[in-house]
Amino acid sequence: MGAPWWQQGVIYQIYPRSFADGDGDGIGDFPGMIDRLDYLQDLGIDALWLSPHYPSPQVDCGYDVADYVGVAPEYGTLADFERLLAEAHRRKIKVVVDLVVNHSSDRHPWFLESRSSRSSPKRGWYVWHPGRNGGPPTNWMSTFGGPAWTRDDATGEWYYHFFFKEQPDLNWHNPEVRAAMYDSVRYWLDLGVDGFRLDAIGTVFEDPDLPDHTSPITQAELLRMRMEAGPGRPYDDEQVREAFFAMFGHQVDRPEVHEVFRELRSVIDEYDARLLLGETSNLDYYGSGNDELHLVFNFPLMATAPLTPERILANQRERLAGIPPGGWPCNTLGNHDASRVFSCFGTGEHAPAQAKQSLALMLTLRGTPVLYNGEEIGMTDYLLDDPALFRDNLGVWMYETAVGDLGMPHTDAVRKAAQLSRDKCRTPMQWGPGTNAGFSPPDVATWLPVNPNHSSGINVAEQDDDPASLLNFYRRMLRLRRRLRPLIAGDYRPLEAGASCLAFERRLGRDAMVVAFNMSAQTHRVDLGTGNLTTEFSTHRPSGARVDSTAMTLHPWEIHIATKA
Ligand code: TEU
Repeated sequence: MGAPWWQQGVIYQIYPRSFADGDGDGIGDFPGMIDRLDYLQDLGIDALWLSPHYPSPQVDCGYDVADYVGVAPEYGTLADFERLLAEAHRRKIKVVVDLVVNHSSDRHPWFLESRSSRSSPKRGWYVWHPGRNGGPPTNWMSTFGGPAWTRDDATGEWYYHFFFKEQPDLNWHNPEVRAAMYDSVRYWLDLGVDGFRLDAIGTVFEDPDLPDHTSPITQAELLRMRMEAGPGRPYDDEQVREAFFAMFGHQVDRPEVHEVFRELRSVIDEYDARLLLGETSNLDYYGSGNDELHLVFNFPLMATAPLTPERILANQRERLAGIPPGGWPCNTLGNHDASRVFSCFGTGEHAPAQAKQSLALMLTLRGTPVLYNGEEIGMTDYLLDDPALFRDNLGVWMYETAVGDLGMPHTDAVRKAAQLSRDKCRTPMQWGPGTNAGFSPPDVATWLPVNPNHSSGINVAEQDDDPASLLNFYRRMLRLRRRLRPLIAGDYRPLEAGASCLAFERRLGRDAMVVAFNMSAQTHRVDLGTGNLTTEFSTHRPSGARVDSTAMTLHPWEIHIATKA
């Protein structure tokens, strides 16, 4: 039996609210997605990952779930979702949904019942505590701002939330919670869903001894560090990471979660070929390699902007060495929480070439590639300049904290909050150059503003027939990967190519490919020492060209994918 689909295919994340508005209300929906399935099939992806499609009060843009077995009415009906599933499957496209396991919405019936009284049968479904010395049990903070404990005046106790207070943490020590969540999982699997992306799984448990954090800085100061981090800035990413764990270390990555993963895996293994993809980079969550998660994200690669040969080689050395036998890598450079690939990995005039290299890297490294909707046309971050337009409440907290606690001028606070929060990468998909970019009818107010650059060529319609467009580059590369099996299933061996070039071999049995990138604006001659090659794809030379890998010229920003003779 061949490798499972999720070890072969390319996954494409859809942010439902922003992909395609089928009923003209300014919000994406299932009918809109169905209308775009031919586009996705033509693009050449193999699976969709939908960000939450459940009923939600939208405090956290859908990641506050009010019903785990329902669909958001603004996206359509359950019948619409089932039609999406059937139409995707008819096109041999798998559908993975998001499972928000750590918390529900505070408007979920479970929480309403739990908070109704201390003696509620569902009191133990959430993390309640009587408090300490009249205050919260610990000094823990929420990663979305403010304390992590909120007092419920009606019952005089405190409930825990790692995220917004509208996202109370479920108590996964409680077998009733596990059973209820596993029932939800079976509900979607029975409908035919092909798997789950498990949200924020590193935050499911907390230190049961409830020790205070001992971070020497406040949350506002941690925000300042994040706002002032980066190459040549006052803080680097490692310092921010250390400061984060000093504050949140008791609330994340607890070992108890392995038992939940083993239970979830046993549920999913009751069905054929269904996926568990964890929102984590923690390689421990592969378990033994076949008893916990199927895939975890290579987030460290996504955090290495700008991409350089040295950083990529180091990342691959570390990541591939840490995956147990039976585990499989998973690479991504963008999602609904992060700066868009074109903005994050592109530097000025070279951004188009770097965007092509980013994709080519995702499609040629060993592991399952996960793409984010809009990257295929080069969509960029759109920094809103008016906090009143923010839909991401994390951005609102960041702006208010920057102005209130950090004394930052309004203009700086807006820009930095927009840069660090998530609206920037969630603006509507740009289908055409006209008003609202073809996402919604022109006279409709979209839920987030459309990036103005949709009328400057960054749209599907104007790239569709342009052979030189990024969209057609994505189409070519996705077809190439599907045709060349070593790129899908082969092993990985790095090759020496100097400081400015990246090269590696992908071998599957007797078939071997050599992938080379010149990640600089200068021409380089490299000796890959791996015999004669036949070009399968290059940004700078015709397919079929014969190349001596011992004396190979790589042009500026060249991508060269070849078969070994
Ligand atoms: O994100 C979890 C997570 O890692 C966030 O704390 C992340 O660091 C934050 O978005 C800043 O970039 C998941 C979802 O991807 C995110 O959209 C949700 O807001 C969050 O969980 C809560 O469900």
